[in-house]
Amino acid sequence: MKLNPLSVLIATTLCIPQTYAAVSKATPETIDVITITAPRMIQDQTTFATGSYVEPDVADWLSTIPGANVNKNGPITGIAQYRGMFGSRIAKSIGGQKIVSAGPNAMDAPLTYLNPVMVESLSVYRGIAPVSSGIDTIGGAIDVQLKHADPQANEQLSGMVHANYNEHNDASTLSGNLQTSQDDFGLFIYANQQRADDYEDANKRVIKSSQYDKTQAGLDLRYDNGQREIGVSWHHSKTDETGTPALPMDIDYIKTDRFNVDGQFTTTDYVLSWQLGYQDATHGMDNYQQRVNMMADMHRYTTAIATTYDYKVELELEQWLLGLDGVSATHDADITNPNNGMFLIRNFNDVKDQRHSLFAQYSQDDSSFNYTLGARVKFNSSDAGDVSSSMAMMNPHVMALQTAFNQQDNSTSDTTFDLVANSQSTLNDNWTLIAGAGIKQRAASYQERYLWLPMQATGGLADGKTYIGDVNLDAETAYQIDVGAHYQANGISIEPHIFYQKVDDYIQGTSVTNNPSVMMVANMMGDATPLKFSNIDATIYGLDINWRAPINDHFSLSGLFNYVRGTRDDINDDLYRISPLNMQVALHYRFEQWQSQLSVRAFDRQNKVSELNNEQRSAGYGVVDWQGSYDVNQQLSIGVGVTNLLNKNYQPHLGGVNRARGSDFAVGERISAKGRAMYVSFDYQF
Ligand SMILES: [Cu+2]
Repeated sequence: MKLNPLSVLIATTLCIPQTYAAVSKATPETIDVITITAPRMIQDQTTFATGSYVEPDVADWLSTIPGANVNKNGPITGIAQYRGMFGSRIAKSIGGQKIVSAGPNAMDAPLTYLNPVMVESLSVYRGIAPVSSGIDTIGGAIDVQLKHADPQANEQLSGMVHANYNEHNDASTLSGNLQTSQDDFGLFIYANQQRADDYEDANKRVIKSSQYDKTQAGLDLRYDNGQREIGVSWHHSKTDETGTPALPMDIDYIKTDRFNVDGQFTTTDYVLSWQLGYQDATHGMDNYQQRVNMMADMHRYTTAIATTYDYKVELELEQWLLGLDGVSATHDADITNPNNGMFLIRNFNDVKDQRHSLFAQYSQDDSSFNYTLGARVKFNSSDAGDVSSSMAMMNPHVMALQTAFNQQDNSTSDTTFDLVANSQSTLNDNWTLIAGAGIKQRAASYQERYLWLPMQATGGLADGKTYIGDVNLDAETAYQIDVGAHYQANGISIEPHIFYQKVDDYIQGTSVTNNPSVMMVANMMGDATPLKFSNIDATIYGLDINWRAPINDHFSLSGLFNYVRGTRDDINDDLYRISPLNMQVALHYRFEQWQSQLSVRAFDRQNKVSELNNEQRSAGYGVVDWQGSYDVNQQLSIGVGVTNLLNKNYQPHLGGVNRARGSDFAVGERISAKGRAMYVSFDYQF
């Protein structure tokens, strides 16, 4: 690992314009981007945003990016949060592909398909994401560049091996990649394996269902003669028994294969790039194998299948970027009881979710006032096949819900738009002003439309509430502004941003009061107050700051400050699962082959919680982590680190609430983070 600094840096465009290239060929300079490059041997900058090979979940890298955070439903099940929005509100482009989760509770959220050895960089668009960054970017956009073959490099063979071990929960990672190229052809391959047992909190209490086991492999084969490029890639991911204690079930397995063909044609006048992708994912989850469930008739096993096609064509023509892209996914999920062969719920049957889209973006970026203007139109359509339940025979309320769903028209079609303007004004050598405004729309997800029996299959909300959907949901419309300033002098840099957005028709659960069948069935499932996905209005605003400052040749400091507040406009309540106010400060040290990083993360208590979602308040806390490494030579580096150095017992607000029986934690208790843990790591590059 590069325990450390190896970790990385990278800052805004302003600090390091050349990193743009790594972000996206098409990212204009007026878009503010924070990029984490994959950890590597030699780090040339002070850590700003960091990625570490030791973290099993790449989503955790987000916690060092201003405005970003992670909703954790399990050790390797992280859902990206940005400025108070999360889940399907945030676009994730992974190697140019949109990954669609097979699990209706996002156990395989898009970032879970990553591992550090396959990632070149992870970037978050700061402020209002440009229209080019994805189809549904209402809450922001994350762009992950994957490592791929480099035919032009003409190198014999290069690669890396990474291994780490954590004594706390017997966690291990073994991964590596290989790269070779010759005569305009290149090949890149990688493999990765991560495993761990259940972890303990600072008071030695075991968190049941916190183990994980994931294996991945992939390859990229590419031809590039400098003008024409074409590549094919394959990514395989297999997750075996892995806990998700904040959800009602654990992962039995997730098996996914992703195929991709892409190409690029470059002339002096334009660049034309294209991509076609296919993904096939099968997923089994249950509530009895990894957690205690004494009631045999309440054992449930869900099998979920998703297949996704996606495509993209982009033309860069002088200052224009024109694009056509889309994704078409199908979802099925059946719930069974292994102890009762008659039991079957068709939870989602033949659900189709299609989003096709066109965009145009214009950038002016060669003067002291630069701007980017973009517009996107999206054609969203969806449909669902007939559902059924073996319970309908005996239960008239289940029958009533089944009949109502099958009789209604489940096909939908919405045309939605995004309009975005971003600008940067360079005032002088020290100051740059950043301002953006946008109108963004998002059509409802399939869970929000097609949950027909009250269930917790909500894309990973993990609030313990049962929900039903509404096929007639309107698209969300957000009116957003972002204003920031960047200051730099003598190596010191600081960039505060304030943001505000008003979201009309924000999709959120509201109480079901007028549907006795829903209330009766929910009651049967143990939830007396079920929720229905509904259009409400909401407001989200806040402030985030990042900064860094050198102390001397060896020491430097960097830090973050994040504040976000989300409220409902219809009633006096707060939005659900919003990150509490937090600060981070890291002290970096580097001398010859030695590197070290000491960091403090402080989170305030969160009192602003959603009553309707039964959200619990959480206490504030501070955590200290340390890591160090020694570069033995140009190839080999060894590292060691301690997380939660002071063995503080704390419960991250975004970590959710325990739903797994048989733990040292009661069901309904906030899940504690890991107690003090020590790890060692080893990196070899050649
Ligand atoms: Cu699942």
